[in-house]
Amino acid sequence: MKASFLVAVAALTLTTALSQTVQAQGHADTVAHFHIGINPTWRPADWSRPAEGALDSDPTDDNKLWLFSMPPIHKAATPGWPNWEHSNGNTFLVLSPILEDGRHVTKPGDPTKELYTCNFLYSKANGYGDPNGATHLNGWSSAFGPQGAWNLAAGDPNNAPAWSIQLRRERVSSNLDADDFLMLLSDDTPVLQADGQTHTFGQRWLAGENAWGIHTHLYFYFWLDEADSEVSVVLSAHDAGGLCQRSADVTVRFAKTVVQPIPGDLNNDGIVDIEDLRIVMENFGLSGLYSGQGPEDDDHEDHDHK
Ligand SMILES: [Ca+2]
Ligand SMILES: [Ca+2]
Repeated sequence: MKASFLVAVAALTLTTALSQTVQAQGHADTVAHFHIGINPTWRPADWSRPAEGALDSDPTDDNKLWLFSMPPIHKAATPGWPNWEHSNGNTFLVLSPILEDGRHVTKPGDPTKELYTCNFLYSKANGYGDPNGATHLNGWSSAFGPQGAWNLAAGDPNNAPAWSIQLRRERVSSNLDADDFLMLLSDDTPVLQADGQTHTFGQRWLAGENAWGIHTHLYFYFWLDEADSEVSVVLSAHDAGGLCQRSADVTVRFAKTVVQPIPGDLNNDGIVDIEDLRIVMENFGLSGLYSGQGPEDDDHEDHDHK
């Protein structure tokens, strides 16, 4: 059973994963990376000048790992950075079905489930489907952030640092069976096939960064039935080398259809229509204004004269 499953996955992904890899290599600058860094509470003081000034709300987590999305300075910045979310918390990552010769790929042993992956283009300026956007979400990279504050130890060309970063699958959403989620390396090796499994990232000398780092491709795959409109996986990052503390658990949500925030969509269903207008009419004239500068002096005078 397990062997046939793996054979099926390997066979069906041979063409798709390879084409994705070619695509990713052909647009090397436009792959959206899942970033792995340290010091989750550090921020530049002003994102318009990220090289100057800093805020750090917690000095005790400077060696703690974290996983984050595309930072605000990137042309494919994630609206809800550092999470993979829209600015209002709506799901951001879109799943699309894998097609082989125009047909959906069904799960071995369960023909009600079909294979989906995350492979869409997005830019901050033009949103989903921008041909010049970044491919989501295939790249994994160590952080090379502003002022180096999120960076793993750099080492030098002849001395690799001691860190060894592992990605761990904690759990998947309750609408998935344990084997409904897996990740594939560029060579089609499946990883993170069960809760508690880890994948150790390779360590590479990145001449452009003048540092040792992580730069690899690792693809998300889900077997989904018709009712699985949204799924999630909980991941964490660990350092087997002992230099960094483990990250917090990160929930990454994916959906077949996402609802982009748009002005006027008061019920958050993705469409501005009469139902939104009804909400306005039913609440017309309400005021939510509140000021701490109340009529305190008047009250005092009232009391004084009673
Ligand atoms: Ca900190
Ligand atoms: Ca609406």
